[in-house]
Amino acid sequence: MAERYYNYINGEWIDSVTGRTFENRNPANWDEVIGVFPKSSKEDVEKAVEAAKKAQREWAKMPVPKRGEILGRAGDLLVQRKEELARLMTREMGKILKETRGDVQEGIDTAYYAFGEGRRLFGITTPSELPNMMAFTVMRPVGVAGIITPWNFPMAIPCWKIFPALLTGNAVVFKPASDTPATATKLVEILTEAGVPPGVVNLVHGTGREVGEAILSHPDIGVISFTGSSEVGSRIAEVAGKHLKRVSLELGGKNPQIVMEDADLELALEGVLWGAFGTTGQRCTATSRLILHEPIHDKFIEMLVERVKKLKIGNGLDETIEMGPVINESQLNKILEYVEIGKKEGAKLIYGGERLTDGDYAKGWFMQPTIFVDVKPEMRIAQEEIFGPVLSVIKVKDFDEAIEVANNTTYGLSSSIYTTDIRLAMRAVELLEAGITYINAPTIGAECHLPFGGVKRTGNGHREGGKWAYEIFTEIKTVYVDFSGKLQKAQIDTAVTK
Ligand code: UN1
Repeated sequence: MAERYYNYINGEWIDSVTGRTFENRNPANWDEVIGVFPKSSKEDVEKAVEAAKKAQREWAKMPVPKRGEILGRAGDLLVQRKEELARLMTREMGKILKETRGDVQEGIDTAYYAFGEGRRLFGITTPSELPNMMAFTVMRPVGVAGIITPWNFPMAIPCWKIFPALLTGNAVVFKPASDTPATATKLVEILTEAGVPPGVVNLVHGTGREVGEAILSHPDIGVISFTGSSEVGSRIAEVAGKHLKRVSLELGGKNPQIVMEDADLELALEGVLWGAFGTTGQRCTATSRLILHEPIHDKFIEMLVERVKKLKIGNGLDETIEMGPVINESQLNKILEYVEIGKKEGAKLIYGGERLTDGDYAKGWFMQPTIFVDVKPEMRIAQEEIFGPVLSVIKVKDFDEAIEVANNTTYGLSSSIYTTDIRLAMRAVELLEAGITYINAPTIGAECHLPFGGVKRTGNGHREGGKWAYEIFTEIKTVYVDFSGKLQKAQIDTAVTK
């Protein structure tokens, strides 16, 4: 019997009011049901928001270092349960164990950062223009935060959002992706065990169409944090705009890795293998365009194909496997459609492009790592986010063209350049239109204490990670304290006379 999972509302594990359920299956072996989950509705969201609204008032009164301690404890529990959580995550969404351990680790790092932030959460103090007057700021919670997360980082991304929201005194209504509801449930269990009081974190399983939409339009949710596609992000911004809610969006990417002729080619090769095929290419930071300087193009492609041929694909629970399955059937079909689009556009498929169905692959959503060369920058496979193990290679004649091609996309999350010339590296830092630039490192691998986010259609100007994530979930209150004992008038008493 598959394990039965529930929503968590007001401190209780309960079913959806609808009584409907959905199954979650292992993408490496669809015979294996991970669990059965409530398929919730608007009414469940309403109950969750009501509970959150009530609980938030007391939660916000707790001293911030105390809330930090609870999150620190959540970090300790994540450490204790790291291996178990990583195994569940691999079964639930397919990426290899090494990566799911890294995903839990990102959650741990974020918890300990929140613990520390509990004794900072700095405001500013500044002199007043009036005598006997003090001015400073404090950070206040927004209220109830709606957290909508994707399946590709089922632990790290919810932690990035939920921990800062909680530390700053918000209550949370959390809707995880319906492909990874089990990992999300474990996180909520851990937060509860760590001491988060009933009603402060509420979990509602279900679809974006029902649960997500209900979160967007609920008048008592003041801030929404979402990671996912630019299409959905734009819809969220539209609805939230109507309700004047704050929204933080982390959206798509079409991240380039540039390799110049002077680069350490072996290093650049390791970088692109990890960047393009790690997490089966299903990262918003994945390397999906490889921009090669003409003099090394042919040699590098030869080296790349040689290595890609040897990539071991399979069930991520096997420690020797290097690339797991794609998340589900519709995502696999979408990737395969892009392979057809690439061929029709005239790009040359030099490796992969096929679904794998033999033997051990028979019951999973497996596909080959795929490489297109002779890709032109305007082709759809060079412009649109595929979210799969497909790499589009573009040849350029010099550095300026490399930058022009790299910037020729509507996205701007991550970017990378491999070169040993410090002048080119620093010019790339200045010229690449992206929220993140790596020098001699792949496009993936962001750390939790640094800002994470992108420009253009990748987001709406917010950054997660580090102290920047805390700004998303707080309102600044400016405080003036007049201890002069009389009425003082700013701008009037203090006018500068010439
Ligand atoms: C994502 O793909 O949505 O930098 C996040 C990285 C990870 C986070 C990726 N630390 O690739």
